[in-house]
Amino acid sequence: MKTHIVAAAVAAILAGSAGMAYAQVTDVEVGLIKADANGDQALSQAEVMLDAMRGFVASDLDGDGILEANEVGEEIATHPEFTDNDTDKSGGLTVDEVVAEKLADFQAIDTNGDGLLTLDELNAAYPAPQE
Ligand SMILES: [Ca+2]
Ligand SMILES: [Ca+2]
Ligand SMILES: [Ca+2]
Ligand SMILES: [Ca+2]
Repeated sequence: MKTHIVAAAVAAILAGSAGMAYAQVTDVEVGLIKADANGDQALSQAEVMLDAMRGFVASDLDGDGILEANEVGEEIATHPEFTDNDTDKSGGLTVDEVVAEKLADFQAIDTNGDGLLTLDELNAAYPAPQE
């Protein structure tokens, strides 16, 4: 729920301690807050892409625009998600391949098709482990 994040933020302000409120914030919420550049508690395609590109640049150690196995580590490079995204089976992910994957993900998560990913939609896509 959108209101959940607002409530958490208000609680943090009231309590004067972000640490307390953030202890209950899930990974999905943290990801949303981090990528949500305009603070509307929903992710637009531009925000998702920007976040993905930040991750891409951070992982592309030699800066050639391709994520190679030696840059992401063997565990990720042999992961089905990586090999599936490697459309041309070059063994590395180009920006185009990552963008295509992110666009497909975005459309899959945006179940109501309004062009924004809300916390509800993200939670549905990435269910938090039950404790
Ligand atoms: Ca936003
Ligand atoms: Ca590279
Ligand atoms: Ca490739
Ligand atoms: Ca949506």
